[in-house]
Amino acid sequence: MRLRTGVWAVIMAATAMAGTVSAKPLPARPAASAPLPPPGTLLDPMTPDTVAHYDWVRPEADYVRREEMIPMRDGVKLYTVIVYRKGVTDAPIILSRTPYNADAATSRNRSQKIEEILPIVDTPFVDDGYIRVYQDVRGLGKSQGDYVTTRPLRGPLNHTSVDHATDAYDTIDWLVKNLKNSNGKVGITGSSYLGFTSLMALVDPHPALKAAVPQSPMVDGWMGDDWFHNGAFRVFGYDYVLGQTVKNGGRGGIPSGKQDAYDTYLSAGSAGDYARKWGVDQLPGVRKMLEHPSYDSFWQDQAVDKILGRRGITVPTMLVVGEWDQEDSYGAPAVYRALTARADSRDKVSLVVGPWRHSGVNYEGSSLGNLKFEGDTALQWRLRYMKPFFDCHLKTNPAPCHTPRVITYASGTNQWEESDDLAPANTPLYLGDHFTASFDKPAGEGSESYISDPAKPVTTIPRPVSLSGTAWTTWLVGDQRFVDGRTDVLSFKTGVLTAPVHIRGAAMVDLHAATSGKDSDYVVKLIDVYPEQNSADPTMAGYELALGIEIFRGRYVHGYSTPAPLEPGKTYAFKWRLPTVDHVFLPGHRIMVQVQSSLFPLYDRNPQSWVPSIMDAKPADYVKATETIHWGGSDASAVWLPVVK
Ligand code: PG9
Repeated sequence: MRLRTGVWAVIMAATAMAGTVSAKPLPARPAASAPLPPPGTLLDPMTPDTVAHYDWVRPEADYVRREEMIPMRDGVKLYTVIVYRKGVTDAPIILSRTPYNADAATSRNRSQKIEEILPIVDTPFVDDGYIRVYQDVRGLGKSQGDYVTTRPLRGPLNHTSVDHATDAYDTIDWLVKNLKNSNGKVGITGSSYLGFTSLMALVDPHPALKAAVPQSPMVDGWMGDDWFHNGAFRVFGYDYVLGQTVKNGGRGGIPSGKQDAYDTYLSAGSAGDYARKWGVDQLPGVRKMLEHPSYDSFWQDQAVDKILGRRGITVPTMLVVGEWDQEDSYGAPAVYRALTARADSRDKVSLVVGPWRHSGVNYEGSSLGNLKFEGDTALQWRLRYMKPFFDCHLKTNPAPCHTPRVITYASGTNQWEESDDLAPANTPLYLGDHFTASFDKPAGEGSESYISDPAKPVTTIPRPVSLSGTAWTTWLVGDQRFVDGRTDVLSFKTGVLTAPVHIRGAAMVDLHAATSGKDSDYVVKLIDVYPEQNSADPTMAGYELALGIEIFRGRYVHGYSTPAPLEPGKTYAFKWRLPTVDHVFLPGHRIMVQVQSSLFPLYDRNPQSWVPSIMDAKPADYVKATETIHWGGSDASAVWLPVVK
């Protein structure tokens, strides 16, 4: 047993007590971190019992687990855990670079079995002779260096000599030179933040990097991933920053003590006032968001889809996103679009859309909220597509690759589909008279109105609102009937479908709207309305399942970096993209489009009067506005669907 004696507390025994002096000095204590005396020598009873560290001893382990501090080009060392089954040779390597604790990721259970210490997704790989490597990104976990959230690439935003591209390069270089049992081929993967670090490894990649599977990658924090969506701000991102960047005291988020985030945020006012109220404006990670409310160069220069779109890729890459990804629905499809637009990269990229929540691909995938699928869809994808993809790129003498460009799970019919591309959003579903929706353009024209009151914003999910745990991971599949009866939500519905409508791709909203205010948000939900009767599964009778809920902040109608007041009463065409899905609206169902002007507390409220930065809106800036949604004629509002023909 190897014990490291780290903390011999310096014990200066009290030799003087009440004016008496001990005649005989106490024996000298071992210096800090001195080894214990050899077995056979009795320990002094006052030998401190605390030690700095205990390396698990694994006498029966079927694996090797090595911890290394791998040096980067600037001298900073990154904590890296290397795990493989004992005896493997000629082994491909799969790397993940994480801000979420590499040690914990590789010691799930105190087990002697490899599949029990690693995440479940790793089992098929280590069973097949792969080496699995997890590394803490610089500045977090046990790695050295400075931590900057989603550290930008070297360039205008990053004047250091290092970023995630160089750290991935240096790590891969070390791995292939030092792991004598490897075959010298490396793949990289991981979800969300780890998806982001996987994508960054594709910039000037190490020659040994042969394949990447970035899952739900965070790509553009302003456009549609974690922090903002089309300019509307997700205030609860502060909790993430607290947990991620505060060494002591950040866990658990803002200690409001309240159960209803709706109330907590509403009573605080703007996102800036909320930050100041709870003192999180002191955190650099929060200040950066408050200082960049619009799509300025701070956001543009770190958008990974733009970076890769400019450079292209040389490494085969399979991008993954969940159809109901509540955090990073934007990233993977955006990178797919950027790369398929380039002749040199088009054949190296593929896209997977599964029936999952954010990162759900790495967990059990037979259901999501009230939805049930055919078996464990996440496992199906990992075995049918991810494993063969890595195998054919990483193994020595592999079988040839057969990777479809687009792999999607069609919700509705519940089956996997392989195709050459997503469908273009070229089929308009028009809003019409009497709250109808139709594939035929309305004969006449008109409008519907509602009053949007920032004092009573439309709630994201039924109150009390929690934006954590299962409430958070399943909110996008929640039954949307809870907003029925609100006068500030308009619902346009088709008749009962007589034939299936199959969409595969991202729908485009084209909303022709006017406000009486000087700024406004618009939210559109594309919804599958289930038949009223379903005795086999009563929960789903009449269910309103969203296939995309997305917000647009009106001030950006002229461009995301050029916010401007709206002219009261003027009709604008607001256009934005819904998340990428594959779904079949079945016969007997209806399609619904809902329109509203807030989605609170997920997004901060638009004051609806003009303020330079909504982050700093004051209570008096929040005013009611009349919203008018046009249908038909030259202002025909529609959602353009990517119908599979
Ligand atoms: N969506 C999370 C995140 C990624 C990157 C930055 C901030 C948050 C995540 O799940 O990792």
